[in-house]
Amino acid sequence: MKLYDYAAAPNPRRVRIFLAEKNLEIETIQIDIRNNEQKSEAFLKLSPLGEVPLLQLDDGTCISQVNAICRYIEEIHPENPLFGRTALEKALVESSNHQLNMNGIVAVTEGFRNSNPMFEGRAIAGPNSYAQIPALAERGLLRVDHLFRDLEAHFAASEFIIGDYFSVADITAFVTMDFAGWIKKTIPEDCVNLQRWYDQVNARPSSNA
Ligand SMILES: N[C@@H](CCC(=O)N[C@@H](CS)C(=O)NCC(=O)O)C(=O)O
Repeated sequence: MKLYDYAAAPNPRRVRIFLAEKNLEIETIQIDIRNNEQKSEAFLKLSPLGEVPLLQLDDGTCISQVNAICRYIEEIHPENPLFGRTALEKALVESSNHQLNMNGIVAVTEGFRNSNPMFEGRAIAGPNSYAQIPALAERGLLRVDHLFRDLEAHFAASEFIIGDYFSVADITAFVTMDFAGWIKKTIPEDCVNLQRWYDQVNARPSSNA
């Protein structure tokens, strides 16, 4: 099994943290997206979307999308479950993880890709060209402000995203917090509960992945 990765990018990091939480080490291959290696003929043969992360199995099958990759890993390495331990917990993790992807990772992506000159004509990852829309960049910033407030309220009453259970949803939220720095958004000083949770997750060895 191989992970096509780019060390600086947020979405592959979500998979690396997931693997580290499972104490798994797999071969990684860097795809330099700064130099458009994801658009090379060789990589597009593996991933028509031209995106990392991408997991390639030993029989050559390729799995794209963070959530699908993590789910596959969870199925083949169920010990230390990160997608929930009971039917209810699994549903709650799925629900939160989806919301955090949409309101966190996607919101920051919207802010970043619609404003950074490097992404001119590439406002959405993938093979098609999309113009930047400055209003979406602004909306991304606003969405991140709202996310900070929502998470602050959440962590006032909960250790992790799902009670006292650390899950893949915490990984999504944690990577979002660091990614938000790319659009100059950091946890507001008065969000003490959000900061407490961030420091707790940041202290886990997996955060270095
Ligand atoms: N929805 C995808 C998002 C993957 C994604 O956007 N990856 C970025 C790196 S964080 C990428 O490959 N970008 C390539 C590009 O910008 O052309 C997932 O969940 O894996």
